[in-house]
Amino acid sequence: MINTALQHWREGKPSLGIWINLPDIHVAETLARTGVDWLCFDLQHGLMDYSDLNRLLPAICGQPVTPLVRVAANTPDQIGKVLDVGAEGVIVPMVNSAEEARRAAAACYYPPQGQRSCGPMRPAMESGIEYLAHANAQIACLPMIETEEGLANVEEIAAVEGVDGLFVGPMDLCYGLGIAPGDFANPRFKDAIAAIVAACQKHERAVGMFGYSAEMAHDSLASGFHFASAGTDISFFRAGVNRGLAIARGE
Ligand code: 3PY
Ligand code: MG
Repeated sequence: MINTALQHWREGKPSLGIWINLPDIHVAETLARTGVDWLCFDLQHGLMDYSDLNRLLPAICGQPVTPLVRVAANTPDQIGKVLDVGAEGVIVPMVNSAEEARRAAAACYYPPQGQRSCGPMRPAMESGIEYLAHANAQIACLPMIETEEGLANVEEIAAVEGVDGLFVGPMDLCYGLGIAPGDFANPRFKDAIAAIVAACQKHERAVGMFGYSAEMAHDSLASGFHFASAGTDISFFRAGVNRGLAIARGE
């Protein structure tokens, strides 16, 4: 298993992803074949659960795309289970402190780096016991910075061993800052982003952003982010339908 997205981040190369909210095999398979670098399956807000993930990850196996999962909560059972079904990286929401980041990293890695319990299911079907030799080096641990407290502790969170990068949740970050959700032009939001990027630069971590539009993803990569989601399955579907209907109507 070679985690190509993680390799890109380590080399400082930009990468784009698509967020998967729909529990549909064919949507996941279609998006895996687009040439996008990574897909993130969302167990926090997406319309899927763990048994859906069990169908979706095998459906994209063999495609040149890195499967990430956003877990619903920062617990070893959630993180362990998504890794055991083949996630190559875990995005952990609402991380507020270095202690919480350490907990996430401990759940991602086998001893001695962490405390992940041994029971790889799908990865072992693919690469057998070999998986155990490479898992720690190939799994990405990506805490999210999206709260006031997380922002205040961003330096310490970035410094935690095992953290590969930080991922910004812009909408929750707006709430954390006490500004209107979506007010991404607000100077307070921009200052917060600058602080997160600076912390990642200082500790040589990748920095990523949930893009609420393709333009936002583009601007993030242009301004120093290493990875961004360019849209969700639902947003791309809706945009494609709207555009197609407008063209067909001659608008
Ligand atoms: C946020 O904007 O807070 C997110 O977590 C995106 O899903
Ligand atoms: Mg969020």
